[in-house]
Amino acid sequence: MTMEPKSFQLFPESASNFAPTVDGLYTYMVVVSAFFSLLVAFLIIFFAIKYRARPGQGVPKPVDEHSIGGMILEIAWSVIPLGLSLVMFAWGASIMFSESRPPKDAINIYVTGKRWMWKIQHMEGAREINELHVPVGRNVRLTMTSEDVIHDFFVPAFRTKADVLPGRYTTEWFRPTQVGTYHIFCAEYCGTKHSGMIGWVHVLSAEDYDKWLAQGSGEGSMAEGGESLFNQLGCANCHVKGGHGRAPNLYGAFGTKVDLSDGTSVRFDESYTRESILYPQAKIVAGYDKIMPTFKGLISDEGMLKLIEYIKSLGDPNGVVPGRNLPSEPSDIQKTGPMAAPMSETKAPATVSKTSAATGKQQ
Ligand code: HEC
Ligand SMILES: [Cu+2]
Repeated sequence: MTMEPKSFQLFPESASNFAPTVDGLYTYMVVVSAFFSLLVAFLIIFFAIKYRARPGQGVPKPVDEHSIGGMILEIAWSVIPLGLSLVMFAWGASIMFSESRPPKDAINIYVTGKRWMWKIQHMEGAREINELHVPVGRNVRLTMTSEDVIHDFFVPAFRTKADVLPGRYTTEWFRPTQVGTYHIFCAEYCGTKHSGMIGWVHVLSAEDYDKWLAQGSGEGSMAEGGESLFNQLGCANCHVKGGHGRAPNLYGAFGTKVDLSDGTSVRFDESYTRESILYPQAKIVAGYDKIMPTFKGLISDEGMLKLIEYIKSLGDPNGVVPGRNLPSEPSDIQKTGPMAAPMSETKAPATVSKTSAATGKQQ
């Protein structure tokens, strides 16, 4: 692993599952553009010489507008470029779709942008700044937010980037294909030291990654951190196990569809969790009163990520706090209701038991 800049390269290294397809599309666009630029340039020069004014010749007769040859030519030069550019559209759209849909088995890593650094938290507890350690060959999903302005997490070698917004969670995913060290850039101008908002992705072999994770931070996993925040902040007073309290059951709730008091519904995702904690009045769960106080100003962005990770881990049988997550009394579980819809993307369907998947909430 070297951090020395390589000698002159036209392309960044190709180190993720996306790199070959993005480069393929890019090459296609360059070849198509180059071909037509050269063709047009050649024809301009060729016709200028061929049809130049010669002494003694008058102005030539205009071409017959209705000639069938002219018509065929016009159709050809409209339809062929249209087809060639639609290929760009379809190819580009398919890359965009796959880049915007992280696979379910992806490892989740949290990224917080801040002027001018990247703070990274691993679920297992390790934290780093301007460095991101990932295993080779595994799908990695970044869940990203910003503490201040808009940033953009860009890894050229992976051909992937996404905006990082304050007050929202965006995702980006990739599967590193090659062990090595690659640049991270901020790709959205964010102030004086924007150009210094850089870092390194270290792609490690599975073995090295496990070793690296094992060094940890000694702080415990994010979900465990979230659990102690949950208790410290008094969330647990209302949100009790099984949902008998005055507040909805949070077990098995993440990833499901929530029915709201105004008749609409919303997906229980990262942004909804954040909003529920900071602006509890914004969306009221059907059947509950507006009694939840706001926690705005009481929770740091990183604390918020821990709470989210904790709420995610609740009801996930393979959760980070195994065993302790499931409701103690099975009789609390309802098999129907809004929360029974199996929409979770954080659970592997094959491993979710019937009961935990159907963990309902009190109506
Ligand atoms: C005073 C009781 C109370 C406290 C304390 C409280 N909540 Fe709530 N919470 C509620 C109630 C009631 C609702 C449902 C009504 C609503 O949407 O505001 C709710 C809704 C939620 C939701 C949306 C749940 C869903 O099923 O859609 C989340 C997430 C949440 N709370 C998390 C928290 C967290 C995290 C804390 C601690 C930082 C917390 N709450 C503290 C009472 C409380
Ligand atoms: Cu930035």
